Amino acid sequence: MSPFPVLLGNAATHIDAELSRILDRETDRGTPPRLVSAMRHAVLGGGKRFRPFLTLQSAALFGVEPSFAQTAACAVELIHCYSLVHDDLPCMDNDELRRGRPTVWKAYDEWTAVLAGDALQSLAFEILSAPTGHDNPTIRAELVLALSCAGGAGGMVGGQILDLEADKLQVGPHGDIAHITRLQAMKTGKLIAVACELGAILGKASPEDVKALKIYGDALGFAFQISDDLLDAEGQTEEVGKATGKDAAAGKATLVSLFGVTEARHHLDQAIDQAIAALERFSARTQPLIDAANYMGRRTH
Ligand code: GRG
Repeated sequence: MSPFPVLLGNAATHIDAELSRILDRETDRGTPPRLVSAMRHAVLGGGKRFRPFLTLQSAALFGVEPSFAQTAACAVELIHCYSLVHDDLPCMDNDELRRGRPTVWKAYDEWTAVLAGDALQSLAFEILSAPTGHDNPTIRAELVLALSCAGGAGGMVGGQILDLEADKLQVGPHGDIAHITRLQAMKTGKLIAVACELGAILGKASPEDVKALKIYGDALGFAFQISDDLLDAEGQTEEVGKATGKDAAAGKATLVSLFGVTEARHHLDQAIDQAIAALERFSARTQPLIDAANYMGRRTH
């Protein structure tokens, strides 16, 4: 069995190739070159492809046809990439470095970055709802519903506004652990959880299996966020590929600033254990998902 970084890297190679093909189609159908170029900058050339990995591996639990799993995996990654492009904008997080390269607004300009993000979001739903997403239209509708709920007002976008409100308007209970946990579950956790859920939807899984994967995805999302906060607190910019130390410099309340590094690591370990326990009901092919959970404890980027 390959170590997790190799497994993740192999999945990333496949996903990169598929994303590149999807973006080539934009050129083929006459999308304005500046837009295609900015979309390519946002999507290709970096990214761990962690969320697509989760979709592929969750789908593998149910023996899903690989091309359907791959399409859903790419749709999740397109949503993730759009969110990063918008999050990096001067009006939001004002970041100049992403995945070790200039952010889209820095490489192009703000209006191009806004539009590239918009187009990536639409593209995600286009590929998911097209017949190549699944041959059963009901399944396709379920996929679209799950991804739009996770990415929208009740999920990632809602979490982002809570975060920006706290940051820019000092609205919300600063330093309240329940508030920060909810905010992060919405902003980061829901997309990670839905990456797992899409595999279950594709596999026409039983409600119990869907529930187990949701528990796994939620715990993993929480672990991901703590590990991300730890990277910001302890990581080096060159290795992480984006600015670090930003949270502390901005006086931002994070799980690490509230708990301290040692207790945050304890919560991280607990979340990893919870994620792995949720997989117990599946009899086979769970090792990559177990490895993904354990990887949260030793991420370096
Ligand atoms: C703009 C609607 C909107 C939402 C933005 C996800 C998000 C919401 C902002 C990203 C800010 C951030 C750094 C959050 C921490 C968790 C996170 C999403 C990290 C980046 O994900 P990785 O580590 O990145 O999977 P790669 O580059 O590997 O894809």
